[in-house]
Amino acid sequence: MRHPLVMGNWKLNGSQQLTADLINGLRDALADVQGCKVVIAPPALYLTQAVAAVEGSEIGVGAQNIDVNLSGAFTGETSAEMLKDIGVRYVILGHSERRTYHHESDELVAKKFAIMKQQGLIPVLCIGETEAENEAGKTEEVCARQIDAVITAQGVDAFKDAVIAYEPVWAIGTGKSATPAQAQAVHKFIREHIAKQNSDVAQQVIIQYGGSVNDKNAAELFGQPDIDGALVGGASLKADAFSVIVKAAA
Ligand code: G2H
Repeated sequence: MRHPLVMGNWKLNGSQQLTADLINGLRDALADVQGCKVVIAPPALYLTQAVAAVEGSEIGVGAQNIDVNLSGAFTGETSAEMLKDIGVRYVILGHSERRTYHHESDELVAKKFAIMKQQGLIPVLCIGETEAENEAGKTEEVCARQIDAVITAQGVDAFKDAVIAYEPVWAIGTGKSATPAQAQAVHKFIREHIAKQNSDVAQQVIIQYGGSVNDKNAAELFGQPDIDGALVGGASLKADAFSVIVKAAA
């Protein structure tokens, strides 16, 4: 039995004030919600504040990226060990914005995934095709390639207690979400692809949808059998909208 996970990816947004206000708002709005795990991923600078602010609630804290190294001469980076040290449990890996703007390859993302597993952290592996790849009928090929980079390096067991976020790049921040049927078809493909290696792992892995999820479209997306919650960007910056999304998954 999979429990949905709704995660808020704040991206490069926030301040000390917003972190305090948003977490207070979520604590109030979600106090009675059960059946859906909730995680927020603020920018790295606000993680310590967020970990303190969620204390005593069921809300978890995640980061948006890690370096592939644990320590050393890597100016400007944050390591999995440091995140673990301050109480962060989840990390978003391979978001398309990092693949595009920071040139992260499938292999680099797979290495980060391995470091996280070694540290006992939970990777949220983002995969998904661009608009051009979608139009060329390559959606399944791209998703399989991004998943196989992890399986080749670490075996399918790496996906035990891990999370995949299917985020079609053309749906990210555009207001143009995939339809529930479109998303379900890809989620089903992803689960079947993993099941070819290990059906238990495939049944257990959380597969979130991401890309313009909001308080209006969430319920229908979550009604699909292979959609286990969402990775939410823009709508995660408002406590009321994010709470509606969480409640739709619970
Ligand atoms: C996709 C998503 C969060 P948004 O990137 O990861 O962002 O909901 O703004 O499309």
